[in-house]
Amino acid sequence: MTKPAILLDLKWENLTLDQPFREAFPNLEVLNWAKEEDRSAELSTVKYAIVWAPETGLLARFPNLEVIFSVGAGVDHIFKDTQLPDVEIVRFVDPMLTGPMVEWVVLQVLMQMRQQRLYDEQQRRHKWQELPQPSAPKFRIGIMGFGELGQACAAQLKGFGFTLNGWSQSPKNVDGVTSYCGLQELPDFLNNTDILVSLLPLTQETRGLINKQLIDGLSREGPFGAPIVINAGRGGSQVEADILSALRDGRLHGASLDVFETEPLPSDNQLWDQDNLIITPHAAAMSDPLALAAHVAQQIERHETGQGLQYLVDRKRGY
Ligand code: NDP
Ligand code: OXD
Repeated sequence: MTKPAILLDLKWENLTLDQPFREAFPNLEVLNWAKEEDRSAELSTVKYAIVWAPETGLLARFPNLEVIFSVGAGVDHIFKDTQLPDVEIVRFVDPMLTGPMVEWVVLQVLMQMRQQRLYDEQQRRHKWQELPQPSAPKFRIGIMGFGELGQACAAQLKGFGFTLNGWSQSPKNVDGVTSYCGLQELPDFLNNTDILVSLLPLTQETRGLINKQLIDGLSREGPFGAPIVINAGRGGSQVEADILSALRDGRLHGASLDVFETEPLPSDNQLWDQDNLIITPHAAAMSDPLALAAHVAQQIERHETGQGLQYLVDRKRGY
């Protein structure tokens, strides 16, 4: 009998990165779609797929596909496929992804509140000058997108003594965090936020949400008199022209962006030259191939033994 297969359509250009998957699935034929020789396999054998941004129609070609596994926590890339088959989609949720995101968010919060950018500039000019250093309890951090990653960030930020707020679709009961939910509570949430951290998925509702109106709705009563925006969710949730003009005219004190409307961020984009903006290249939390392979193997085991899949995507909500 032909072995069932798992299709890999990964985001890594390095083809040898499929090795952990070959080791994790001894009972499955592993087909790396980036490899010419693997593309001639019998389509009906493919039972599972691990994908980042599959080309439109690819997944519809496998009549016996049962589960799609996302390479990342986000699934917006997958939903770009307008012919996506109607099978379960599982997100990547793992300490090896959450940990690095928490590191990135804490790093950006601290860099911004301790004004590290200005000290870097002073160092370049050999200038010795202390800047105002308001401490953590003086800042209110608002985490937009209060799910797996947002809550993990809050748990670490809590230790510094920040005041914490979370914004999500459904109310949350997390010790030490005030929960806001839905569009009706967004103005209140913003009005109580000095540092906005966005970890929102990209959906129809969140597209373009971080715009002029949202920026102007943030509190001006924090230590710097102007708020800070940090986004590692998706670039499609931000209007970069609005962020840039707010950084220029002082309506924003600073920003840290890991994600962009267009990635890679074009080299002639004006964001690169904005001093009070910290840019990282969608590197806040990378999916580790070994951890991803182990996560998928565990979910396949659950699926095949009737325990049910975890971290399922709700197609209606889009995340
Ligand atoms: P989750 O699904 O666990 O959390 C998403 C959160 O967003 C939930 O709290 C959800 O509310 C909230 N949300 C979604 N839509 C809305 C809305 N319209 N209004 C209010 N709240 C909303 O996802 P994760 O935390 O695991 O990941 C979040 C995102 O982070 C990913 O989708 C991805 O885009 C991004 N990411 C970026 C990485 C990077 O390297 N830059 C790495 C990994 C992820 P509710 O809880 O009520 O459902
Ligand atoms: C993800 C990402 O969604 O890396 O996991 O962006």
